[in-house]
Amino acid sequence: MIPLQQKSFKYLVGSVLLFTLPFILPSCKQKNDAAQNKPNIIIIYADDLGYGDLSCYGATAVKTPNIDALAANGMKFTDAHCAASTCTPSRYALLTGSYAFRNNAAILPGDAPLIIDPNQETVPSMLKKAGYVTGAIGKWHLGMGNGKPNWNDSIAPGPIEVGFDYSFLMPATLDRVPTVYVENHHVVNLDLADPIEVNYDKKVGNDPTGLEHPEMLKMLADTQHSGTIVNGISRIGFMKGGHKAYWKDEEISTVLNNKTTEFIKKNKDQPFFLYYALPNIHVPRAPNVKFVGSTTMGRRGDDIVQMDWVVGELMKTLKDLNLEENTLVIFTSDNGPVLDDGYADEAVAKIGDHKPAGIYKGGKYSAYEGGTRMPTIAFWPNKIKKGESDALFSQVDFFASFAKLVGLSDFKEGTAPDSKDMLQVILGNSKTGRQEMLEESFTMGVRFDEWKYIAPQTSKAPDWLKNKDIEIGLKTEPQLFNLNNDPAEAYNLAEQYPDKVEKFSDLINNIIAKK
Ligand code: NG6
Ligand code: CA
Repeated sequence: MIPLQQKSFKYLVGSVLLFTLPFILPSCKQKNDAAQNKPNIIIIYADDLGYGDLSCYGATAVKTPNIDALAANGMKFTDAHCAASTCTPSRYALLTGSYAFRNNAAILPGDAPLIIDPNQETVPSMLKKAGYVTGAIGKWHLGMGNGKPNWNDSIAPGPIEVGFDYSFLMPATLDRVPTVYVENHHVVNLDLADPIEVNYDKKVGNDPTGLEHPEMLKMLADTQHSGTIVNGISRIGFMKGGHKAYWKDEEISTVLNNKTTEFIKKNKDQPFFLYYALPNIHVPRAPNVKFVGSTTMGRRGDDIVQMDWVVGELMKTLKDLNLEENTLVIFTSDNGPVLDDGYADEAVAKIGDHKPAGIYKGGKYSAYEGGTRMPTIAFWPNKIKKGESDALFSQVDFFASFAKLVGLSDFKEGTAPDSKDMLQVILGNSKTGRQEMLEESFTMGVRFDEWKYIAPQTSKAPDWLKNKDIEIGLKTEPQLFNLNNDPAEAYNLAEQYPDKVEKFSDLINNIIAKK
């Protein structure tokens, strides 16, 4: 949809150019000013990509030239965080400006209902008020519908009801059924003669499962990931029907790139917000043949290269359409890295010297810095200076920061309660980030100046993480680290500083009670 003002502007130019020239010139300027205040905003959101997984963050076993170019010409952050060390909670916080614990948001099954209340303000619904067209492409994992969705009918509420004008999404994760794309309210390529049924408790239909037919698999998987086989890969959960709608893992990046290009082309004449949630590099990792063998790290490394290619294609589209100068691009990830997340894809065996979380401890699921400290880059030519910033901030801050950018920061009490305006930090004009910040996992951690405190475990971790408790930082005693001296969180100082333990434990309680 083209706003009336722009439609009439074009008409005016075409018809009575000469007579109206004196009027057109000021309105041109006005349009430029408006465009400058309202740049397009694109969040490229990688999945499970760690702090150390890009060459611009020190990786040598993989080269990521396209993302490195954004870092070299934009602002590279060294202490920027996702809100939680798993996907659903992080995404919830990013899109709502509210920490996930306020909504008990946890990793969702593929048939979970939508967890964002359609009455709640979100980044896209807020940006819509500022005149943006909003799109979500890629991975969703925030639930769809009320109760169990009927995949054969209109699926709502979902992304459209929480503020996106357009969506083309994988409902949950690559490793969960249903393995189909949902565009706006409908499964793409659905054949109603082959209706979809999804079940997370028991097998439905006659399609083989990984447990029954391991010989059919491209890669073996643990029991949890040994449900219905789709495209030679067994998934979490069971699915029947929808065969014509199945995605093909090796082609997903191209499909999403095409959708992204379409969305950008269609909306290039007005400000747009694109939430481009890449499926890479979550399991099952199935990079396209073009990328197979591009690293010595096997599927995980090759998928990083594929992800970098995706970013390059997107940047090319922006350049071709002359949009680069007027687009704020943020590249980041939803949680820390993981090697073995259920599939025998040789990620562990082929890791070599590569450090997926860089110098930090832990990764996905973890309470340590590796769980939430994310590679984060902001790129906006001529607006964001090149450089590096160690300012502390969280993706939960995008809401208030974008609101400020588009002149809507006066939002009502209760909206985005945890979001702080970090616009000047994101633009590289200030290096003063937060003094304090929450890090959610299966317990809670808090950052305060150079300190990091991890509370004794607060919530139950899933059974399959049981033997990883210690590794991911779940302990019965409090943990306290001084990140200036000990960024790798090796020396627990809790016994030495009981006053700090008390102070930071109170701080967490205050955040929970929102004092
Ligand atoms: C876990 C899955 C894991 C991954 C994760 C979600 C098991 C044993 N593990 O439950 O494979 O899908 O959920 O990842 O089921 S996330 O990036 O979306 O948070
Ligand atoms: Ca993730």
